[in-house]
Amino acid sequence: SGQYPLVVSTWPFVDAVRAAWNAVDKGLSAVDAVVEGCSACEELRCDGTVGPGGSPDENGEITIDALVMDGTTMDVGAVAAMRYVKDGIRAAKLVMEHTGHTLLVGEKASAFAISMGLPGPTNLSSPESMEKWHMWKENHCQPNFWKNVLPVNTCGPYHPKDDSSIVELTGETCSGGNLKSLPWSSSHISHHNHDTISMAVIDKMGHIAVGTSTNGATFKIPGRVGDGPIPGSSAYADDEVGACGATGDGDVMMRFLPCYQVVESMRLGMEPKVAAEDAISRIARKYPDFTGAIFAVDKNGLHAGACHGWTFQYSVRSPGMEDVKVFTVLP
Ligand code: SD4
Repeated sequence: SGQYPLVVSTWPFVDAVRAAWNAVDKGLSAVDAVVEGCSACEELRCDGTVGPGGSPDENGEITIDALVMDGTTMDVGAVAAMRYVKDGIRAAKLVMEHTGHTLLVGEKASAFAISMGLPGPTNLSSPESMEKWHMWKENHCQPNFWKNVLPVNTCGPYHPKDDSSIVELTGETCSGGNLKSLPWSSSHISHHNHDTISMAVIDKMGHIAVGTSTNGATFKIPGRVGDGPIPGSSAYADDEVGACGATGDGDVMMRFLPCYQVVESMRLGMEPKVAAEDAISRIARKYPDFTGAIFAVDKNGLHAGACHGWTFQYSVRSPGMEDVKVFTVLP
């Protein structure tokens, strides 16, 4: 390590890293390489859960959260709960480069993306996502008393997380309905269900960029936005210091801005490994059951990972390597 250009990505998303590497090796900017890498993941549907056809919400619909950040200018563009448009990272880049805003949401984000020339409206569901959703709905979201009474669009009503009487009353009626079946529990963000790419690139000039693209959590309550489009949470970059990418239980993780934490800790002199472990342990102290992982990379290309509740893998390509290398981090 200690070299750039460099590409780092969550999970063994080898083809996405190759796409970003090809871009940065040709001399493209860190921002452009991040967009190529994350976009490849959306197109290839990394893991079956990034991009269209990925992880449906309670209504069976797929929405996309994405972010791009330029560590030279600290410019950020992001979209959240974007519907009908599959190109999350490209939409985020359009927000960054063509507006003075940082984050657009929902159907208005879709309208913006389409008006800027991205393909849509597109149905983001796939036969697999629909089947996954039907199976879940049969087992977890029935019967729904309110459905017969009100034209509600979610599986609610939802109950306080610690209301144990509700479990008996309604059973596991719904993902958000009780503690056992929260949509953001580790049973919905698992090894077979990664949902998220978070990527960092250092280009030949030493400029750093990060990007994230995700469907968020499986069977989330419609309207839920995760950590994906939140700068400092799913990703953060600063040319003066380095970068960070995160994956996991975004509902919990965004409360700690772990990637901001990692970059700021490195700024104060912490090694990437220590900074990543520190950020993870700050979350674990309050949420011992959370599932999450972080990679950290300093401006010289030194990288490390840390995780909690699952085994993490991240992928790296640097000049010293013949191809992408996958690193495994134990909790
Ligand atoms: C989210 N952080 O929306 C994402 C999900 C994820 O691996 O990273 N899954 O909470």
